[in-house]
Amino acid sequence: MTNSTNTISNYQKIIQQAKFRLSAPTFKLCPADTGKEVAFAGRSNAGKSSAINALTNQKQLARSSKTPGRTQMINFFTLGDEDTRLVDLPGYGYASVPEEMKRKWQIELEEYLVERKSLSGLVLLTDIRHPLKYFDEQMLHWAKDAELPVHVLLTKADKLKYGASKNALLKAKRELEKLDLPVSIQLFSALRKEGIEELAEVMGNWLEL
Ligand SMILES: Nc1nc2c(ncn2[C@@H]2O[C@H](COP(=O)(O)OP(=O)(O)OP(=O)(O)O)[C@@H](O)[C@H]2O)c(=O)[nH]1
Ligand SMILES: [Mg+2]
Repeated sequence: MTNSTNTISNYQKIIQQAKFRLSAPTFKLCPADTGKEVAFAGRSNAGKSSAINALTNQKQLARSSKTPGRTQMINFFTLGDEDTRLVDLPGYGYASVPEEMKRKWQIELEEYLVERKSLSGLVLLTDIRHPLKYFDEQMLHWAKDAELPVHVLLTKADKLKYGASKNALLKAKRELEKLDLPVSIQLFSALRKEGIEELAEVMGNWLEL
């Protein structure tokens, strides 16, 4: 999974052209539902913004912070043209967000996953040290109902030793099989820039780059 060569794939080249397009505070205010987009979802602090920055090779494209719950909007980025997009969804599960706000966002998320026609795939990020929590599984079930392909990233893989990260990957794979969720999964580290090529390959196929 290391990107040991200096050559980057054609998919990566296109993804690196990512430009910020807009932040939508609600589902209704998203850009026109045309073309194709891939969304990044996960618990707050799972590493979505960091993954987007590593993937696009841009330090500040998606803001990442040490304050969980920072990404409150649906952030859209275009990849080359308006009809090819990457989406950073608001993180869920942040404890100090009031219940009312949490419920509101869960409804928005479900609506987005189910209704958004241009949504071609979901990248679900989950911290390798405590992966696939309750709401992650909820997301996976919504995606299954919407017949939306999902690719799971076990993030912050650098936090575990090599052997332990491989074991975590196997365990998560088995868990997903048990739930009868046909999804692909990989290790990812934004810090070490590991897993980028594999992720770009999946996205390139979904977006037909
Ligand atoms: N060690 C390590 N830390 C990481 C990695 N990716 C992200 N982090 C750290 O995890 C914290 C959260 O990262 P973000 O990328 O902001 O997470 P997020 O999912 O966008 O969070 P919200 O926007 O709040 O939902 C930050 O302190 C990052 O520096 C990684 O690959 N390795
Ligand atoms: Mg974020």
